[in-house]
Amino acid sequence: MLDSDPKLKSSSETRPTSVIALTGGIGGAKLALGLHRILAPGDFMTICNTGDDFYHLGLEISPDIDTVLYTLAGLADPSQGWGRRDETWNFMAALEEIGGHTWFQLGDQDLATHIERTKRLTEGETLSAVTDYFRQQLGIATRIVPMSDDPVRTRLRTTMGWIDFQDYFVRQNCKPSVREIAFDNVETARIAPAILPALSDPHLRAVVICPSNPLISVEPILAVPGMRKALRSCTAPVIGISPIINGQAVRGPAAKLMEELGFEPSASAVAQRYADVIDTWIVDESDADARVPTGVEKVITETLMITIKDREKLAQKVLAVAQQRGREKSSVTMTSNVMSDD
Ligand code: FO1
Repeated sequence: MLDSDPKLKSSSETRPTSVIALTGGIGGAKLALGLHRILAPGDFMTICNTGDDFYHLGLEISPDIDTVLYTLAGLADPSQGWGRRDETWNFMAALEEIGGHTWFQLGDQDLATHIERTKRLTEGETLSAVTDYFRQQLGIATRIVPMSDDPVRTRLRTTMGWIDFQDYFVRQNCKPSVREIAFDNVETARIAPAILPALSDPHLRAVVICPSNPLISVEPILAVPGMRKALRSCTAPVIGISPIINGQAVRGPAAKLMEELGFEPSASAVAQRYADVIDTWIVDESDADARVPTGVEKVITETLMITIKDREKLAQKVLAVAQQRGREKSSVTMTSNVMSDD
């Protein structure tokens, strides 16, 4: 355990969560780190996309969960954003020597995570339990929760037929043109047990939809049955941050995918996809004229996160907006309660 603070487990389990973030991998983890750094230990929970998870080389791999785990533990590789810093690649080199599949890079230290996860899942632990065990071992006070313990798998229909997510994303470097996206098994997936109690907690101050890829990182989370409803009925404001700045994704294939699927890659188009769940939509200064759905408040600020300071600054802004919007939301709720009592 990196941080052997014996209070870690109890502090994060007894404290009510005050901020929840929905996140995919690298883009979302940047803001999650900002929130993690400015909030009190244990005040924060992230709900992670598991649509990218896959079974590879006999191992259960959960890339977005691991990206958040490594980022919050200060272990992430700063240049790639995924995997661990100061990694060595002896396993990959040896695998190549014997003709194994090496298109998905697994570093020696990262391999330990996948082996331990696979062992624990095979023994019957849930993904929630394994993830929580890892976050405690790595000394992270923020709770990290998969969207579901049931396997949901993102698949893409391309010009070459249906392919698995990591095949598209890594092996084929997002090159195939995408016609349709599906989240296999999502209809029967159950929301992970920690999520609904946290979303309905009266202490909750904000739900944040991180600037992750809307189509392949956030929408798998929103597609888990009951998730959109839980977000709509939570009393805290739901604040989204646009992953598209001036028509471009900061990183990854979001803009390309949106175009291929017939959406304009813009801050407005992403807001429209979240219209039923968000109260506030934060856009970059370069998108000051972005349109937002009726009833959604637009906030304009600098959203590009290069440095750690940028992440903390955006996190501060999100919390300030939440405080303001929370007051308005609770006064609307009180008014409508008074009216319905009549
Ligand atoms: N992304 C790559 O582009 N190439 C890789 O070889 C690769 C390996 C990898 C191993 C473990 C892990 O947790 C993530 C890894 N990623 C890799 C990132 C991952 O494919 C994507 O960033 C996410 O699935 C999208 O959020």
